Amino acid sequence: MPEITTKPRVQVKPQTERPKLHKVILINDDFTPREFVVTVLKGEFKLSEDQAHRVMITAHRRGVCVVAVKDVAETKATRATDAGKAKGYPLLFTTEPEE
Ligand code: TYC
Repeated sequence: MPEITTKPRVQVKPQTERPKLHKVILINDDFTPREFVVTVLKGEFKLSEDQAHRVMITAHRRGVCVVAVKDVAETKATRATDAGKAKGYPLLFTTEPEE
């Protein structure tokens, strides 16, 4: 008697999908004090003084700088932007999907 093997027709999707990663991008402006940008970067993104200063100065010189790649990027960017807003600064963090 020949044995019959059957293959499932539909591919089962894995139950746990990896969270999508996004870049957090710091945008330069002419008003937010440098030291305040550094303070927000240290507080919100846990950067060292040196790392925070490098990121700030890169955004200052080039217009933008990638701060971090995270699965909670949107929350982080909003919190960091709100920290500037609370002081009346136009400090802005945005996010974009990581390729
Ligand atoms: N350009 C600002 C200044 O000269 C400092 C600054 C740097 C602001 C980076 C925002 O994302 C920024 N005071």
